[in-house]
Amino acid sequence: MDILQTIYREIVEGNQVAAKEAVQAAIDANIPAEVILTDGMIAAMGEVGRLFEQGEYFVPEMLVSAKSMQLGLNLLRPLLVAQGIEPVGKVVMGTVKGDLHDIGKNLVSMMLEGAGFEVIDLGTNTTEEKFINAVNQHQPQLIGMSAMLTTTMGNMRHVITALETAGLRQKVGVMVGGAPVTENFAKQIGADGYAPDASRAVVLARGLIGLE
Ligand code: B1M
Repeated sequence: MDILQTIYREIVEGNQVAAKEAVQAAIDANIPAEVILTDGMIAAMGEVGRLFEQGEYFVPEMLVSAKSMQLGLNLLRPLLVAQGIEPVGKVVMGTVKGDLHDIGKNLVSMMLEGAGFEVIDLGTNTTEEKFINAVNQHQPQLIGMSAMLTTTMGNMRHVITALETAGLRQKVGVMVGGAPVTENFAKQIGADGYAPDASRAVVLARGLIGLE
């Protein structure tokens, strides 16, 4: 079978070791990194997103596919950097202050990376100051905030207020998500967009930077 089809299949099926081996085999066969990324890996994550939206895949399947993608990306990243391929956009991601849940945030980050974004991941329990410093340092087009607790989701508003106070709000789009977060809540706090899951977070991010 064609090696790109193998990569595609192993990522869709979430076979982490096999996916990594297939990406390495493609590199060894001198297939250009951008072809491996676009025709093998990003195409596979597109299919995973489609299967998720149709209810055929659930979070566990999406997670193992995302992990398989991530392992392949780790192999490709140095080649892509060396070839000077520009990322489609830059996103600063973090779980908000007081919140230690990171599985969903990591999944969103991985899906964004899979779609060609550069992601600066600030981790969990991310303070307003940390978001502001990262925006100043990395100049992203977007920041993404995740919250899993009703007691921490309000901290998203504090980050937006801090961006306004620092004069940065017009320079950066704000996307939010996490189990207790809703479209309505996103509007109330002045975010630019809400996504209920990782695949729709990619569509949202592309839309916010004018790619959709
Ligand atoms: Co916690 N926890 N937890 N927990 N935990 C929940 C969230 C809870 C709903 C469980 C419950 O009671 N049924 C509940 C919150 C209740 C509430 O606030 N109303 C809860 C609680 C109470 C707590 C503690 C307070 C428990 C305690 O100590 N008494 C405590 C809080 C710690 C803290 O954060 N300060 C706590 C701790 C933990 C663990 C550390 C044990 C662990 C987290 C491990 C980790 O993340 N590394 C944990 C877990 C695993 C859960 C549950 C069981 C699973 C969360 C998860 O990973 N889901 C959770 C119950 C549940 O959700 N059913 C629960 C899978 C993940 C892929 O989905 O994160 O929703 P999710 O992400 C999705 C979307 O939300 C969206 O896309 C993702 C992928 O599709 N999304 C975004 C997320 N971020 C996004 C950002 C975007 C866009 C989309 O744009 C930027």
